[in-house]
Amino acid sequence: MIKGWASGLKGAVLGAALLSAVTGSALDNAAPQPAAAPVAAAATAAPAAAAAGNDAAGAQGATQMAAAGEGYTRTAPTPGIGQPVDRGIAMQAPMTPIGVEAHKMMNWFLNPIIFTISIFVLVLMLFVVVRFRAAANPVPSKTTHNLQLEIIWTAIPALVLLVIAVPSFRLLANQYDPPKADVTIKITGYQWYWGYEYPDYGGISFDSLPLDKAAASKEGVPYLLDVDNRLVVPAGKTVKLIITGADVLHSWAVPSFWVKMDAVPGRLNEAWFKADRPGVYYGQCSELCGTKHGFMPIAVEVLPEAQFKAWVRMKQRADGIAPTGPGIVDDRTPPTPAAVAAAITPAAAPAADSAPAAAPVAAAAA
Ligand SMILES: [Cu+2]
Repeated sequence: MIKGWASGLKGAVLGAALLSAVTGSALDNAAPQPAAAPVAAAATAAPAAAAAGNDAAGAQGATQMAAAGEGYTRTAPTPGIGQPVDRGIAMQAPMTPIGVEAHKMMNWFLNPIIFTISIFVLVLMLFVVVRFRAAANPVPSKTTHNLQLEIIWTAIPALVLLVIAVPSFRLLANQYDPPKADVTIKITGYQWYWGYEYPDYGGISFDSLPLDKAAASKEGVPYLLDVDNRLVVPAGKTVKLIITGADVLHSWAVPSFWVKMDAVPGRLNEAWFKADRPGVYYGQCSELCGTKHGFMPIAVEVLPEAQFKAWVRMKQRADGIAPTGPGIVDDRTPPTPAAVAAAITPAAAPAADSAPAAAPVAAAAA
């Protein structure tokens, strides 16, 4: 009996190794690598034009993004990246360091173990069904205990779990011990939309609602994934997310960032990501939150830093917020040349009998 048992085991292990190798490479091929992907669309790099913008005009509430000369154009999504694909069964391609690490662990460590054990158990069961069927084995064994066997089938699974635990805890530690944040964003889940707030940049805030079918097809973006106001973040920076809910439980999730965090009313949850590749990445509310749960998508737009700053200024102008935040320069309409000249004249020429030096400065300030 033991001999047949052992040969069944050998076959099972061989089969499992073969299958996991095939599956692993197939999954890997399906996933485009972040570095190879080009920037999706040309975003206008026009800080000068943005600088020429007038606060008063911006304050009229120009929320429509694509306005010319604003220094920000909505990036077009790249098919197959940051969004689901037709008939896809694998995870979305990871776009953050944590995502890459977790994806590798799943494809090359967990899946081989899972497939091996599953196939081993299946083959073992088939073997028992055939070998010990009533016709082939008319007098069944009366054995009820086998100490050796029982120790083995307790110890081996325990060892397997121990082997899985080591890299799992390392990954968990990396995921929940974020590096120092470059940008902090507060995310609030509402029934049924998301609200975003940038405390680092003077409290820019806006709501994010899904595009309707017509608007989505006109722009060529996925319906029920793209939104009117995307969450815009800088590329290559650590983005810290403070997530909460305003009414019921929601969950902020972007699969390609490997981020999923519950939005709980009365509680602040923390998550983070760092996306190096500029582009658009989609997610959805992932906690059943009511009738329009499926209509509160998430769209994250990663922009090169200069364009992110231009976007920040555009938002600040629209909200009437003075230029503020890391790396944000005061690009408001400068004083007139005459005022500047008046302000510097006293320092350039020693005052002999002209007006007091303080007067032009005061005039310039006014
Ligand atoms: Cu929700």
